[in-house]
Amino acid sequence: MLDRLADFLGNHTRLLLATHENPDGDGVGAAIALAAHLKTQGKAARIVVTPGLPENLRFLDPEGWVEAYAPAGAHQDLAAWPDAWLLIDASEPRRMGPLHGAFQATGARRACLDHHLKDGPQGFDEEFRDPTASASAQLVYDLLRPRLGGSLPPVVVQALYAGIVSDTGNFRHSNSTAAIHQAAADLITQGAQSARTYNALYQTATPAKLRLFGEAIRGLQLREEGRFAYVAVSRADLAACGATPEDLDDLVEEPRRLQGVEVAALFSETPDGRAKVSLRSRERVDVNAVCRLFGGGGHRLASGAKVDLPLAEFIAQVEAAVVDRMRQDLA
Ligand SMILES: [Mn+2]
Repeated sequence: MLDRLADFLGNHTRLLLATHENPDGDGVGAAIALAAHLKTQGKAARIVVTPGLPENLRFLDPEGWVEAYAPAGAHQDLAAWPDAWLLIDASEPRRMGPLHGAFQATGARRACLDHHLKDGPQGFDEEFRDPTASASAQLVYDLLRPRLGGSLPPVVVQALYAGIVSDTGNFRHSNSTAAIHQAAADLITQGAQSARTYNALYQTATPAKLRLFGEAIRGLQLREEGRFAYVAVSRADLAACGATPEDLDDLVEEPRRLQGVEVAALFSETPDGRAKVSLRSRERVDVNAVCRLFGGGGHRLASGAKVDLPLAEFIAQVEAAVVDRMRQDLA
């Protein structure tokens, strides 16, 4: 698969790298590492994200390569620019959000590079996928390391290490495999700084965020004798705390901390009034199966979905589906 990816990259000269809407450390880290490599190969590589690069990921982009998608401005003719368009860290074109229109309009060859579970992705000319990888950054690491004789430039080291930290939850999740620890160890040997990366990625809360967490936890709900726990945040809750949707990051980790919890959920309302859920499973319950009932997906132990329903109604439906799934998987 990586040889095919190397050929794909080698066969194009103007590569547009995109990731899913609301980019995370893995998508951005993998894109920056890949862009750095492509540029040294004399290729033109651009990274366009939407709505923009989160504040806590800016340290990964010392050269300011990442562009915030501006469809009415600088990116009016974006579709015409690339001869290859690579979606990183997702394998569903719609997950690009507002970039999806330009993706559909482009004459470029379209591909995805991803580690998520998804059967039969559609809309790509080529797919580079490995669901056994812990992160997209791992795939880029495995691509670049042997091809660069083992030694990686500092910007690549930093970006890949941050991608790995992001997707393993700083090596806490079940995808913290031996292989990903070995990759991380190699990156640390090459200069990645673990404490600095952790602080930059995670120790960035504002008072508004902490107030929001407090309010959400105050409303904690427990079902199935405490094996299913969730919190819910409406747009009004966000406004009352002076918080933004980005402040919801990691909130799902709070109900997950409870002893005896098998499934944790965060329900929230998006700025456009849709309802959203993030589901996390300790080990045994397949929450990907639950999210797929609502048109979402992800991994078996970490998935999400977004629907056009009032928040309370969506909570009731997901709750029923989770309880149903728990009865099967915990039987
Ligand atoms: Mn990822």
